[in-house]
Amino acid sequence: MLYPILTPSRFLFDLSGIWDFKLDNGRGFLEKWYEKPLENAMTMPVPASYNDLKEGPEFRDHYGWVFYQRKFALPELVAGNRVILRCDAVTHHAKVYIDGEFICEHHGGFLPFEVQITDKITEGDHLLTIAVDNIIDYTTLPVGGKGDMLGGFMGGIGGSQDGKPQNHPNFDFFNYCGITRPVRIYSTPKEYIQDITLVSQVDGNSADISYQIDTVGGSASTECKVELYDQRGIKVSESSDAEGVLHVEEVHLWQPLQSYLYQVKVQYGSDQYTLPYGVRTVKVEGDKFLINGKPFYFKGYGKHEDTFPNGRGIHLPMNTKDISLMKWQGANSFRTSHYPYSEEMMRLCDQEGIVVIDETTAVGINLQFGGGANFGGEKISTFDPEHGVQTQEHHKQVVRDLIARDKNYACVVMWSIANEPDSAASGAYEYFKPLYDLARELDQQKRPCTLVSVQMAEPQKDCSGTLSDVICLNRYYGWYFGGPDLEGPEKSLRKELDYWKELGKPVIFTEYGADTVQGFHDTTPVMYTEEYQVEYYKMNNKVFDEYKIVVGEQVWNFADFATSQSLLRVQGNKKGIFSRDRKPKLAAHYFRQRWKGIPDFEYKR
Ligand code: GCB
Repeated sequence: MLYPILTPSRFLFDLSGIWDFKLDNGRGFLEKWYEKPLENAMTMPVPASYNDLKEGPEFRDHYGWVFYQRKFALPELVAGNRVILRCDAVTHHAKVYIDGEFICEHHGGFLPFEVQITDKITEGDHLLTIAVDNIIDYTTLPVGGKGDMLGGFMGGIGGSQDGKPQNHPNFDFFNYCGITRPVRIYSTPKEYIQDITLVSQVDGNSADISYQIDTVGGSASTECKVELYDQRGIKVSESSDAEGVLHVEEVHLWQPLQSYLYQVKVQYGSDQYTLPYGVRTVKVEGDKFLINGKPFYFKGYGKHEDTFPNGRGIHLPMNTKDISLMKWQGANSFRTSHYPYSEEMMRLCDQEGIVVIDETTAVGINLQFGGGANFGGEKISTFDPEHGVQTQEHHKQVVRDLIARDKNYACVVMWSIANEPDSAASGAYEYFKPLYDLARELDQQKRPCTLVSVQMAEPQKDCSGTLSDVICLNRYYGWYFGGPDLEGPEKSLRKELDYWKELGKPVIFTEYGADTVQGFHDTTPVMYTEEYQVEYYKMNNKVFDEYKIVVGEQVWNFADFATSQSLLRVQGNKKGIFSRDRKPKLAAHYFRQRWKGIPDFEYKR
């Protein structure tokens, strides 16, 4: 799916701004609020999560639907073109209406959807309504508990006190929702470029970029032209079919922290589209993760799209600041835990040379959290056909949509199929095998695939061992497991790595961390102090350094973030090495020193 841009053949209108907004009181659909202007509406910015923008728990923890609405009109210039409405992310379920008429709906809160509205657009003003539902349950990704469930991740908020239904996230981040990324209208000519797929092969100083242009609406005689421009704007290759190869001599590779982007200019009939594209290769070989043929070492973070008061709403300045902090620290990578990030962030990473592990929305596929008590205390297994999660079909759709959206980004070097599922449970292999197969089939660049594995999953039984190209471990030795003791956990960590070593696959620690309240200090490094966080990381890093198979360390988390309330969460998850407003804790300085001394390539080799 192409990112919407303005080109000589395409208009682009951004509908960002203050919209009308109303929480559903249970009568929104009965009374057809989408047919007329919302009565007694509040103001609400788009894009943003709505939760932190008005006061009170009733608002913040609203359960169910809300209605967003605005008017728009399109200039006459658009007449004769195809007109598309595109929503980049609506969390989690959207129903779209124009002038009271239902146009489309979409499930899943972190990937774009679009709908052709050419016929709906007549002269004058139109009323656009987007109804948004935030309910999460056993059928959605991310996964939520059933309405009557107590607990959830970390014990959650517990059951509803007054009988009112509420969400029970089976994951550790606040269930922010709303229209969190831009809503845009764009146009294309009637014959148009639908998609572009690029794959590079590098041979010494030259590269072959295979391309495929999917087109719609033309005839056999409609011309297709593809040109490749380098960063100076000089044309370095061209071709004239919808499928072919662009040969480049003296190729400039896209490298971690040294980005180089070509521009692929496509012309099909009167339609034009330009795609930035980095040439690089990725491959797992034995226990090495190769980028451009050289063994790469991941230094970085698990992150969140989480800021105040935007919630999960897109925040371009913070994205820029975060990458600046990563570079200040000597990091080179992050994982889009636990959902696909905005396309703007992916494009920025392509530009800045930040390496990305791209994750689906599959978090919470694990009914062992909170002791595994579901259904009023009864234990049920995650993949139980009747009572377990019912997410596999939707999960497949997410894999398709994620790869369709992100397949051309050079920054994306691996797909993460899920975060901390119950991957050692019976039924896990059967659930995940088809998802890996699908990702491997769809991704023409054949990037490695992984799932990020939870510490509760017994390594010997973890289906990740068989299915993943890279073993990704979320491990909390010295925090949830053994803290505040660091000596015992150190031994356990070695013991576990001795097991993984036998598999001969590369290992990345995709999470390790300790909650740390900024400003808590002590001469004895006790838990929650900045000193303990540093000691915790020193112990873990010492062990990682002993193992050649460990090809990466991504701390949990880049910054403190909002989550559901529970006894272990002090106004949010405090495992950030930066605070939520991006001030460094002691550990940030410690990592700066460490990572500045670790090369991006050939570490330990
Ligand atoms: C995990 C999860 C992450 C949590 C983290 C924690 O294993 O993947 O979402 O936030 O632990 O802090 O407990």
